Amino acid sequence: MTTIQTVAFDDQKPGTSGLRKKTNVFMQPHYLENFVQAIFNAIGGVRGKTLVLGGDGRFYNDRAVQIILRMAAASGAAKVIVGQGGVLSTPAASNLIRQRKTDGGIILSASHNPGGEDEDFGIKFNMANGGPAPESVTEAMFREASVLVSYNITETADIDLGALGETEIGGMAVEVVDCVADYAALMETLFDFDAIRAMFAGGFTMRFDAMCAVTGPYATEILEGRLGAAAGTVTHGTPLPDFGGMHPDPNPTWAHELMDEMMGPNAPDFGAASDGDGDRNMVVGRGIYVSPSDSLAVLAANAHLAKGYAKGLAGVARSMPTSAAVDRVAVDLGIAAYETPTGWKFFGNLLDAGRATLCGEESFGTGSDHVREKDGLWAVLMWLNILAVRKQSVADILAAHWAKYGRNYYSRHDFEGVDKDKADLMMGSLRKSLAGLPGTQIEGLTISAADDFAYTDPVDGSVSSKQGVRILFEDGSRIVMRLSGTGTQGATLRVYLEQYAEAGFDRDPQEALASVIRAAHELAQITHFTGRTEPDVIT
Ligand code: G16
Repeated sequence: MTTIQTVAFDDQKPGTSGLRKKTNVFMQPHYLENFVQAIFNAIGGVRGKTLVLGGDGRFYNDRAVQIILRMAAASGAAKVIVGQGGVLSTPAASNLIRQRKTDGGIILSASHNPGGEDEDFGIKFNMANGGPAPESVTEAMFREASVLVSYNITETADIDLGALGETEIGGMAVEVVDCVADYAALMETLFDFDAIRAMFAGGFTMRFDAMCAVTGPYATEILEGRLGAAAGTVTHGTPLPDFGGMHPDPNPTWAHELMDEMMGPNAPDFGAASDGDGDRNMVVGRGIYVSPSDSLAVLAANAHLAKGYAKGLAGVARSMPTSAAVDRVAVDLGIAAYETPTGWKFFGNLLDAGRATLCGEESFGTGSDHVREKDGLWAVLMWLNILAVRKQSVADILAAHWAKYGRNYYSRHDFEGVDKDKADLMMGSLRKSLAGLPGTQIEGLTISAADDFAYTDPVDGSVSSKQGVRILFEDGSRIVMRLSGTGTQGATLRVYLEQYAEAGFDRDPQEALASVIRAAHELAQITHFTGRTEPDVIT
């Protein structure tokens, strides 16, 4: 074991989901090592502990895994369970942490951000419950990183992570496990694979776009292998370190190949895509896109049709910017609906306490208490299970849902790569204006309330403030604005737009939301502060 003297970096502050930076920032001497040591210090060391380790296979994943193994050995960890080749999807890692009752795990991913030497890399720590570290722990990591003077590492040759089985370095066991097996077994306990298999056997067609990212082997094994979907159902199914140049973000902009096929003349019955690390999903029916907020609501309303949820839901939770569609389902079911800040870590306590069973976010994340991460393939299988039982198309299921609950028209506009100082100025100015907004009329809408969202965790009482500006209108419409906490360059302004309708469900969301969109631009003076007139991405 060697102790290396180092100098602290002042920018190792975890964001919405761990530390994300350009890959070449992580590759500079000591950068990764410093943060890993800060994680170890923040969790009280790893001596005698067992950890899970894996990443989404992006560029530098392989090197980073070797470094972390040598550092865990040097700090006295008892064992590290690693996905074969150093690869694990984020939900599979969460599952392994829980199944094997480990002390936590390190996940290497920048999620939906592109991969490559000039693109993005990331690292986060998940707790023993399988969920992302809460703010109290990520703040401790930042404090440790800011004062770090040394880290420990074992000098050893690379460990062979290609072969399954157990090896050892410096007295620490390294167990290499199949990435897919445990996860696929878990899915079989939740969903009716026989019913889905019968649906595929009856001619049901599907396209799953794995976007050259980590879900490929999982989707191929489960959809084509176990459920009998036609060979070739999974496209871009081979994970590549640069995701084949794709931007592995499953939304209509970046998963445009899938969108084109699903809106085209020979569209399959069902389409889905997943992201870099397999926790996000986009769901599309033949000729119809399902917004993530609607997807969550439909899953909540129909979850009882899947065997793992047959006894009903304890409650549902959504992030604040997510539409209120699921809240309407919760009222109907007579269950609690929780509203949390953006970040899956905020769902952990609700899931652990048994208060919520399903959770979801507008950012293409849905999941349940089966793990403590959002889970892309889980959502796809839940949809398949519902389609197999209801024997209706996605379009028909959505139409019936809106007829019963009304439709929350919803869209998110992203302004990417905005100058950070200008974005901060804009948000500062907007925040200052909030107190004077109630009663104001704008674009034919009257503002009823305006605030900066703060959340008190109902389980542990912790408070998270400044989680996004909300402007609410008398007719139930809503604008939310916040800056992304997952980007690696400049600032990304996210503008979330929502309007509830009791009739007229076939409008284009951009048209239905037109006055809310104009109000958002006027209230925040987006063009004045950022110079932007149009968003870069619309979801
Ligand atoms: C992460 C978080 C999500 C969050 C998303 C977007 O997802 O886990 O809870 O909704 O980022 O966050 P932001 O709006 O701050 O960019 P992922 O898939 O990137 O790990």
